Amino acid sequence: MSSIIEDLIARKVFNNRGEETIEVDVITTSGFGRAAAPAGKSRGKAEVIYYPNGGVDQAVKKVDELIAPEIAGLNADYQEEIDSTLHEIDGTTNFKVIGGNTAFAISLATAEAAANSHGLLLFQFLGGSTANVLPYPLGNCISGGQHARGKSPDIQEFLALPYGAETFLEAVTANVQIHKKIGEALKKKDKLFTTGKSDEGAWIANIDGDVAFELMAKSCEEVSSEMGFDCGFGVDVAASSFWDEKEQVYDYKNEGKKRGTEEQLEYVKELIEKYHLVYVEDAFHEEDFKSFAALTKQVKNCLICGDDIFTTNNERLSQGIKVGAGNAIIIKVNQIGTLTDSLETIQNAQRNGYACVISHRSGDTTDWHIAHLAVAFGCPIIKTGVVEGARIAKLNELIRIEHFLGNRAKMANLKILK
Ligand code: 2PG
Ligand code: MG
Repeated sequence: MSSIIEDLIARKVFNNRGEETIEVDVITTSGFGRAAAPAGKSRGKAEVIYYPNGGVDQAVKKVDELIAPEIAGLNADYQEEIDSTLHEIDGTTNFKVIGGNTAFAISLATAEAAANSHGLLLFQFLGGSTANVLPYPLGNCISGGQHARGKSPDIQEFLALPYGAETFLEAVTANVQIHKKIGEALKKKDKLFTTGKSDEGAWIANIDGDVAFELMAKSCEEVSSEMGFDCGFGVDVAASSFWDEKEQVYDYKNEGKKRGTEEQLEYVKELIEKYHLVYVEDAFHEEDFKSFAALTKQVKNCLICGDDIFTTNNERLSQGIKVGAGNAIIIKVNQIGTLTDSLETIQNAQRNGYACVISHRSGDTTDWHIAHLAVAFGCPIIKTGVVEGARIAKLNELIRIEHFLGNRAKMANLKILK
């Protein structure tokens, strides 16, 4: 079986928001891979640039004229060589020339093509015969912040985490039930509720943060007793999106409250205690390593996760490790561009006891590669919504992987929560 790359084919397609995105096919002598890039709405400042000037059209042109001739003839089995070639062609630190999403699509499609050339599934090819551990699904049930409009909570995401489930299928079932219960409760609570949902399939309603916390707590408790295992929940505060740099406060506009750094720390600690939160992402703005470290030190049995602060960037993670900022990290391959760069960050995180949370973007496609990356790289959590096509594509792929593994399949060990 040969994995020599014969051609790259790039095209413009659309994501679930109807935004243009890039899709790439990689064709080897005996295999084929395809990947399409996602897009964030609440992006970290340190993320790579998605596209060159001229957008997706220009990116497609660059693949045809500049990148395909360089990559053709290389071996898809050697991911590092492919990814370093992409860096060389680009020549900048943030993929400004070819676009980070262009790099993403080529990098992922190459991995898929290599696996396919060997007659293996992607998780088997990347993770080997010991890759049999399934992640817990972290599912968005209520949207706020930049992901919603109107009088919704200032906090961006309210996320269920059924960490007591013994199988992935059961865990997804629990998330679906929690999401459904919340929808029913919102119909009673909010007279103006239209059953509208965000890009990620989470409910958008005219409620404040406190109501959202209560609804999550009640629904998780009910589903825990119905399913017979623990279902916890957490939040993605996405605090950078409402940090007022000038006034040095977090501006909770819908709540009508401003909180300084100290107050924010106290507030988040109270929430963790009151609702037994098991997961808190981006509780502070992306440059506040110090507060991340303080929170991590002061709470127990809760994942303190960094997204915008780390942007899957190994140097930023190392900076965080030095000061003890967080005990979990969001991994979004398109924040950094390539699979090799992401793997470096994952390995650094794992060496230092950080839980890796592999994640979708709010703008996404039915591309399911992150399902395979979670199993291949041993990520204990996958953050990818509960309902909506782009999310279900990833969840269903994990259900297939679990089915395929049969009695070899195990759930991840979320030590920190037990
Ligand atoms: C986040 C993500 C995904 P976006 O902040 O974690 O939920 O949002 O893709 O818009 O950055
Ligand atoms: Mg986030």
